[in-house]
Parts: sequence; structure tokens; C-alpha cells
Amino acid sequence: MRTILLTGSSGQIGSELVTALRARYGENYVIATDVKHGTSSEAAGPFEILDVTNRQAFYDIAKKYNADTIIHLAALLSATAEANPLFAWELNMGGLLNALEVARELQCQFFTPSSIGVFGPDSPKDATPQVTVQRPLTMYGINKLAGELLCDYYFRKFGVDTRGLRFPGLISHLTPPGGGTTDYAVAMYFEAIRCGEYCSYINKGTFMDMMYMPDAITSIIQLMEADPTKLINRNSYNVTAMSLDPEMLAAEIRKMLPAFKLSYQIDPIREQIAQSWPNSIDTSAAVSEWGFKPHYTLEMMSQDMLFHIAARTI
Ligand code: AKB
Repeated sequence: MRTILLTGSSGQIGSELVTALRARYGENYVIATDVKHGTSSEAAGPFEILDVTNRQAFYDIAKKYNADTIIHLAALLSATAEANPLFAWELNMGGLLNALEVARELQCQFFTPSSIGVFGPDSPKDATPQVTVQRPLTMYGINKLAGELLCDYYFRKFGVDTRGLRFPGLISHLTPPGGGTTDYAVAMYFEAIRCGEYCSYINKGTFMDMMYMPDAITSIIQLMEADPTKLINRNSYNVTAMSLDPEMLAAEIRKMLPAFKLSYQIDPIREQIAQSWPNSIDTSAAVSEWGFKPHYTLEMMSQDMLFHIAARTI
């Protein structure tokens, strides 16, 4: 049995991960934390208010519940980080350092998500390898890349069992878009149901990797339960399920909603971020080291997204 402390429980990944972890390990063994009240995870099990930049408070909560696993999700996403780079550094790096320190002191296993944002324009654009040139242009990418190195450092220097995944755009019908560059894809599904049209801030022909949230949740659990002797890369593994541009997604939506209209009003900041990221990444290290295998194709994901959003709108 594990006792898991999770930060950022009301965020994009946290909202769904807490539910999945509680179903797997028992509701009293998953302590959800967030900087604010009002999260869905609050009512269904242990919950604490935690500002991750407060190391003592972080330690006290982990100690109080005898946590042996820390899943650190609290962070700003790419577009929000670009709008407020100093705060992004303080939260993304300060929070991560505190989380790693608590994991070291209490000997916890550790997971934190990385992102395709760790790559930059000098990385190969297609089938971007696990190990390659990484010169990200964004504050978010710099935070995530420095974070990967810090996690490797804590593993090598202190023996903390750190593990991570480089997530692509994650698509969910439960959490609304929250400051990411890839969030246009989530917004497109919601707007397709709400009004039958969507104006994209990402340009036609700009491809980025995406994955459906259930596959992201499964892959976190799978990696955390993987045999440590098989893990060579650890921080962090490339994972993805598909590579998309807005036109491809719209064409898929039109299979179910033929009248759906897509127009464009490009946001130069988010388009520039997207241009600096890979078109598609190579997942072979995740496949060979711990058996990564996404289930949802674009077609399956689109059917599921539209079904659930429509069911809530009725
Ligand atoms: C973002 O767009 O910022 C995130 C990510 C790919 O890390 N979804």
C-alpha cells in the first residue's frame, strides 16, 4: 500500500488523477492538496490547503500523513508562464525544489510531469528523440528542463526515486483549458458542442503532440509502479498518442458534427511557442523501459469528448 501526497489537485491532471488514485489505493491513502478550496477532490477524501512555495508547510503535511509517495503537479502552464515569467520561475522551480527536499527528507518516491516544452527550435522537429538537443525558448520550457535535471540530480546524489513524463497537450472533458499552448484542442471540442464553431489561435499546419487524459493517468500509474531496475531515462520519458494540427481535429469533429466551422485568429505568442515545439516526439524509450502503450486514437478520443461534453450540456 502507498500513501500519496499530491499537489495541484484542482489542476488539469490533478482533478482526474486524484479520483483514479483513490479508486486504486483507497481514498484515505491519497492526500489531495491545492492552494485554494473548492476542488472536486476536497469532498471525496483527505484534503489540505498547501502553497508549494512554503517548504515547512509542505513538509508538515507530508509528515502528518506519513506520505511515502509525492506527486508534484502544481505549476503554471506555458502561456501563463510566458505572461508572468518571474512568478513562473518562483512557483515552478521553487515548488519543485521544495517537493524534492520533502521527498528526500521523508524518503518518498517522486513523480512530476515534464512537457514537450523542454524541446526548442534546435531539436529535431519530427520523431524528436528521447535524448537530443534541448534549447527551449520559453520560461515554461526552461523550468521543465531544469526540473528534469534537478530530478536526475536528486536521484543520483540522494537516491530519491524520481520519475517523470514529458507530456504532450492533454485533452480532457472534465477540466476547462488552463493557460497552455495546446489548449486550443480542448477548447475546439467545447465550442463545437456549445455553438458549432471555433476560432483557433494556433495556425493551420502547426502540428503538436496530444494525448487523451485517461491515457495520461494510466501512464503515470504505470510508470510509478514500474520496475526501477528497468528505468534508464527516468526524468523524463517522451509520451504521446497522436500529432495534430487544427485542421485535422476539425475534420474529425465534422465526422460527428458536419456543420462545424473552424476559423483562425492567430495569437502570435502561443503560435511562436507552438512553432518552437516538436511536430511529433518519439516514445520508444517509454515503450521499451516500462511498456508505454496509449489506448485512445484521435477518432476514439473525439467520440468520447463530444459524447461527454454533449451529455453535460443537455
Ligand atoms: C502547455 O501547452 O503548456 C501544456 C504542455 C504541452 O506542457 N499542455
